[in-house]
Amino acid sequence: MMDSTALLVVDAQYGFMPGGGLPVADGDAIVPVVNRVVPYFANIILTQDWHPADHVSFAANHPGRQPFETIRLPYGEQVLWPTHCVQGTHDAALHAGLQLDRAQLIIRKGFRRDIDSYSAFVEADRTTTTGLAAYLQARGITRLFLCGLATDYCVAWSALDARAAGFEATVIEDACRAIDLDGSLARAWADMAAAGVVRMNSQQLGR
Ligand code: VGL
Ligand code: ZN
Repeated sequence: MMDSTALLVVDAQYGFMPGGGLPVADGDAIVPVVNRVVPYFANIILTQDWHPADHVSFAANHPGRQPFETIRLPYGEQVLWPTHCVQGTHDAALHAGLQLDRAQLIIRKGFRRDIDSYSAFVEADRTTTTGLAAYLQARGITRLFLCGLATDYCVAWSALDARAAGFEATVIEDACRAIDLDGSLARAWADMAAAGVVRMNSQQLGR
């Protein structure tokens, strides 16, 4: 793939795989698929969900609240998640089976106690930037292929924000798995289609 293209591997961490803090069904099934697509890309960028233990998105930090309930925060609705991807823990580590030694940048996100960040570009307050758009622009990267976890949260929000920032965005569907909370997966695909996000399968890369 050309120098103006990058693969963005979203949150391929133990925390989103079976046995993790916020396990995504079949989440570890992405590992061999990601490894198969990686050789097609000259530029590879990763994200890593990276929360402090007292993070606002954890149900455990809201007495009386349960995981998957929703609360109102200053920036809007927030789903309360089980504790996951705490900075420096095994749960936050990238899956060791990923062949990602060629990755050039790791964007850590969700590290501010009071702001969640599903998107690799803009945090949940929709104002605080991760710096990724400026980095891509500075490197002349105009097109992103996305994969990772979870399809309907961090992958979808990253793809939508990529489009909003003027990048082309393609999601490699079989290199993703979803949480699918209350119809979130169907909603995510509809939102992505409306925003011009392309949906493809890893088998199409070699063609
Ligand atoms: C994610 C919920 C909370 C994700 C991260 O990676 O999709 N989802 N934190
Ligand atoms: Zn998170």
